[in-house]
Amino acid sequence: QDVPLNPVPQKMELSGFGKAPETFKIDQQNTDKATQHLIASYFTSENTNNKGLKIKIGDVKDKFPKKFLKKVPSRAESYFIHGNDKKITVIGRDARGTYYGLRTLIDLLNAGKTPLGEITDYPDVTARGVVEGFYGTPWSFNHRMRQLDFYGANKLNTYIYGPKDDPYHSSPNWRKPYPEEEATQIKKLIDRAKLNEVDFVWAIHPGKDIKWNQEDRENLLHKFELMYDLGVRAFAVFFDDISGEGTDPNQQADLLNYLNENFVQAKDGVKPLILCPTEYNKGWSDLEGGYLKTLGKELDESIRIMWTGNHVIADIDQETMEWINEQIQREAFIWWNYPVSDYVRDHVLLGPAYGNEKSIANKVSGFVSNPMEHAEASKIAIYGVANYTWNMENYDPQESWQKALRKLMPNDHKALEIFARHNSDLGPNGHRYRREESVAFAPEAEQFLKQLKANGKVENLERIRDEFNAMLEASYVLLNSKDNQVLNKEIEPWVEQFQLTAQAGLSTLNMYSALKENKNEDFEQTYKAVKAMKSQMYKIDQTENQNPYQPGIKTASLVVTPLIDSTFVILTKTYNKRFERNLPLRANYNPHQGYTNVAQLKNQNVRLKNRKLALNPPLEVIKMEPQAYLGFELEKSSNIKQVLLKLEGLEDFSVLNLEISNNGTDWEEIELNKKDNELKVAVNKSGKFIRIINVSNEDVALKIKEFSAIIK
Ligand code: LOG
Repeated sequence: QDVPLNPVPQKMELSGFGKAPETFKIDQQNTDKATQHLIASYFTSENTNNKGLKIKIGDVKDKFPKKFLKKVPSRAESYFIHGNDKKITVIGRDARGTYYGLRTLIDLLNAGKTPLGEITDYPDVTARGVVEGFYGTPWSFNHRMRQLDFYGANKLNTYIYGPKDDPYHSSPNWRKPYPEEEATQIKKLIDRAKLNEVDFVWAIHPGKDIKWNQEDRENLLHKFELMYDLGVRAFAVFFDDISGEGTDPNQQADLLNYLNENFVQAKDGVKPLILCPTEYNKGWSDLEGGYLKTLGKELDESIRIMWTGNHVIADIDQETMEWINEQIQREAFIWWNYPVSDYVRDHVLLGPAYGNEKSIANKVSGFVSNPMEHAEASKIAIYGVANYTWNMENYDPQESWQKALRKLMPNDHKALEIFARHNSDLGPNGHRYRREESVAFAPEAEQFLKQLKANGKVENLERIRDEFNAMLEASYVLLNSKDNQVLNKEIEPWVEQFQLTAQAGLSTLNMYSALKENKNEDFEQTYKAVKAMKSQMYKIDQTENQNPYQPGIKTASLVVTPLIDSTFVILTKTYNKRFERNLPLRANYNPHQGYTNVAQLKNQNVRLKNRKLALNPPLEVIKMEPQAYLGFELEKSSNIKQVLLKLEGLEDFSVLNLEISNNGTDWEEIELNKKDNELKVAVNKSGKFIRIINVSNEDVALKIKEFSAIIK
């Protein structure tokens, strides 16, 4: 049955579909505002009259035939639909159930179908949705409004508001009220959330500077009151990515219990609190320290605890759930760090949402996805999450991905698919989380390179060319598409980069042909063209998306770009050798490396722009044991002009030394003014290694905002 429904219903017993008629007659029973609004937006005076197809909508408290009422599942948010050619009945277990039933019906009607038979449906996971919890530019008001509509349409019921870079969510402004304009917008968002049956959960992130005293307790309570007045009825407190006093589990539990008692319980209609702990993944939990056990024991049982899995970025399986649930004595609320890209900002993550086990439904109290700062592009993954959390057993990542692409670009989904299938991996990153990319193309690329290296005779040239052509055409279609301008705006620089990649790919194949046919002039001309394309790509990389973390635009980075680069090098080398020429092999690459003994930072990338070598600053708190160091290893001893250091969370700078060395054994200390958290040190000495090292006897916890060096 080819039905345009997301999520896929649990049970459909249909003899088939009827053809949707032109007019309907609506019999509306007990429904809430959201359902009334949805009814009014679809069934207008244009398509309703007394002779239309009868549709009766209500919940289990209304009058319906017993045989139907019996079939409404007992779980919250469930619904039952019965349809024949005379009448369609929609019954919800509760108000949300009714709304979801109506959603399903309208999706069918929109596709020109009516259900003949029965649909019985319910969600697997209680709280399903999104946590806007990333670093970087928070989503705009308009994006959030669009998101909430999208959640309603896909039966997601939770939106947790917690963008790290909203100053009124985090330190130091968490104590202050929102300025008027923002407050008005939040009110509107809450109204929109209600119309979509979404819980708007407002989160606060006070741990960086909270004082465990009555005054800050009152501050928090007061802020909650202000948010309550704006309409917020669900709250979360985040203690992630902090160091120092704020991390104390007894104090955290105390505070949450206090809020629970004096706010949640004391007020009307407030949902249970949600806590994001400081040790929010297994990799960071210190069992001896007893952090999680303390939370599990002390926190009121109504309070939910978030968890990202075995690592910061992780997919969730049964074992993950059993381990954490045991620690915290309740079912963890999963914070899935996908498709968030705040630690790989030069990439867009447009692949299927896959990797989570299908057997965890009754082991979680919630499952939310942390998205990219690109709201519209994140919908590809969120669409999958909607399906996964509603109906796990049935979830098919690939199929769901295809449907999402169609939803986002109804006409040009094919072009979007070609683009998305080559833009899903993150590239090497500190968290070591990777995604598959260019799956069908990868074996072709491998064969091509293998044969090129072996004897220079490749058999699948045409299939490689076909894919590059498809990419090139897709890029033009996308840039010209009117399907989804909001999406276009987000992905445009990546599509432009993709276009150049495809062109460079085609031209390297032309180099191959020219070499084979001994057309030297053609070879050199095409060689030049590839170089020029590469230099244009470099320009995009150096000018677009210039955030301080991972600036630039990377596309097709797992399979396609390495294929093109290797082909280019192999062909040029062969050509140089055969004709005694000396064409350079490579345009730009960074010969320097990171240098550290901190496990957490082993995979952190370094980048070189002009003469500035910089560590891609990690977002989370870094723990440095005594003698832990981090810095750079240069390709060879060079003149180090200057070192820049911006740190956060460090009270006493004297625990760190800045050192340079020519051999990695003998170190020279560079004088620092240790009062500042921000340092610009003139070095002007030769060295191969640069590092900061913890010279105290204690662990040091800090955030690195910038660590860079100017090299001559
Ligand atoms: C942050 C989150 C960030 C994500 C990915 C949690 C609980 N906290 O390392 O704000 O978007 O990882 O970078 C986090 O995941 N810290």
